[in-house]
Amino acid sequence: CLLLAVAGIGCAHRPPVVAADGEAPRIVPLPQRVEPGAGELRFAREVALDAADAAPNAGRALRELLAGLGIALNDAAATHVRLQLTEDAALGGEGYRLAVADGIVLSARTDAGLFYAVQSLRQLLPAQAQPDYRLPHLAVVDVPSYPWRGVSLDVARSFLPMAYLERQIDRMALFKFNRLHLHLTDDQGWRIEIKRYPKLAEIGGASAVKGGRAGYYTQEQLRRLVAYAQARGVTIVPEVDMPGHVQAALASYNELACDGVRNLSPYDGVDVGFSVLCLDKPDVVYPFVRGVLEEVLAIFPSREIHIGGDEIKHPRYSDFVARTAAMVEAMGRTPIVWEEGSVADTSPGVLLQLWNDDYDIAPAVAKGHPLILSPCSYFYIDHGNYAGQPETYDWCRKEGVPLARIYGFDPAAFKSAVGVEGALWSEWVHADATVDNRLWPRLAAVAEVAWTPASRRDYAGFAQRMGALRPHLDALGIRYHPEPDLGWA
Ligand code: TNX
Repeated sequence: CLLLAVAGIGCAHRPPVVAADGEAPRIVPLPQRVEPGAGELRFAREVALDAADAAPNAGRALRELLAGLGIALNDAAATHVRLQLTEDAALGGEGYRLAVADGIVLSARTDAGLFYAVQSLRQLLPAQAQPDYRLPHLAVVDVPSYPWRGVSLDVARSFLPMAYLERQIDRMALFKFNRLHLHLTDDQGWRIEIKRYPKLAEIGGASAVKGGRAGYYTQEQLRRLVAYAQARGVTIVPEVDMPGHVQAALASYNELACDGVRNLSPYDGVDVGFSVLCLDKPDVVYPFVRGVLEEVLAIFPSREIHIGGDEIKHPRYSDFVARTAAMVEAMGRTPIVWEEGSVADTSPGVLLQLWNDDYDIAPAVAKGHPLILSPCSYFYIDHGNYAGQPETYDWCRKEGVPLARIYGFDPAAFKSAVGVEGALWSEWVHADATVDNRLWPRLAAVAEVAWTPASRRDYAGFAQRMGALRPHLDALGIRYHPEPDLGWA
């Protein structure tokens, strides 16, 4: 079936969970260790659930999984599914064990670990209800390589409805992502209600890139999204991009611009680097920055807060980044700044997000800054799935950013990396189906790069496992790119 799939020929029968020749089961990202057993667990449409109430997220996810497959809960059922919290230091905060034998046992030290065990089970089980179920006996021990496994969405150039974000969180959870970075503000739009500055949403929320969607999220909606994500192991990391990329803010509050700046109207083009908060008016700008950040932090409990800092040249740039980063730290959080912010004199705890492949990040690493890796030629999935795909950028890489290329990335080349993040910028990508097409299946490769050490990865095996998971993507309604490498073309 794999050979057929690689040759681009469809594979009619149901894909095996474990291939006869000992290929890994269909779990993406590939677990640290999988020991296949000899037998097979068969069960009809009911199981007994021994759930740890101490693990609410995992418990809910497991109940939803079983209900979605039409598997009823019955204490008298022969097959037991047990969620248990264990003290096993080797599992860390996100690791888990999954054992399938006479029953199914999921164990971890934390709710987060158990939630991931449930996701692996979700991938092993069929995507749709069946008359009965079979799972091969196996023992999985799994721990992620990196703590930061992120996706970034640019809702500023083009707004994404709440319902789409919720769907995206469900899909991310299946692949064990744990960070959703929302790029909430830019030249083309301001997407977050700020009560002290209501015109940001009223005026800044009403614009978008040409062809894109306008709109903004209320604080109440964002609080609900935070909770929704939290229940699925995902922390939402807000970004307020400053001091550049602020035309929507300047159009809302003209006084944030320097006197005499002419164009203070909303912007719908795709240029970058032309707008800036007036750093010569600190008495206007810093109270604004503080006021916005106070409300942002009150909505988002994430430890990390992204303050942007990209693509702007200004004599007071370093000073702004240092001062704003210090403000965030004084509020008890950890700032993230795009790579350019490394020139500022900040504390070494500030996270830097690398985005240009050739940026000289070594001096910042020497100072001790941890890195989030998003080098554009691997992780900018606003670039094509293939060379020349319509409605994509190619400024970073003419050939696009194909699945196989992402898969080949090794974060270990960067010693201070905390993880990786795939970024979808939205200058050219607006409709839900187009967003799906750019995100999937490439995010699955991003997930495996972040979770599985390079020494254990191989593209053919990944393609085989992803091929087997296609029904799961279909069941989630994902309008993915029909990737030829996976036999989906
Ligand atoms: C660079 S990445 C940008 C974005 C664009 C993106 C398009 C970064 C920090 N700045 O403003 O949307 O390229 O690929």
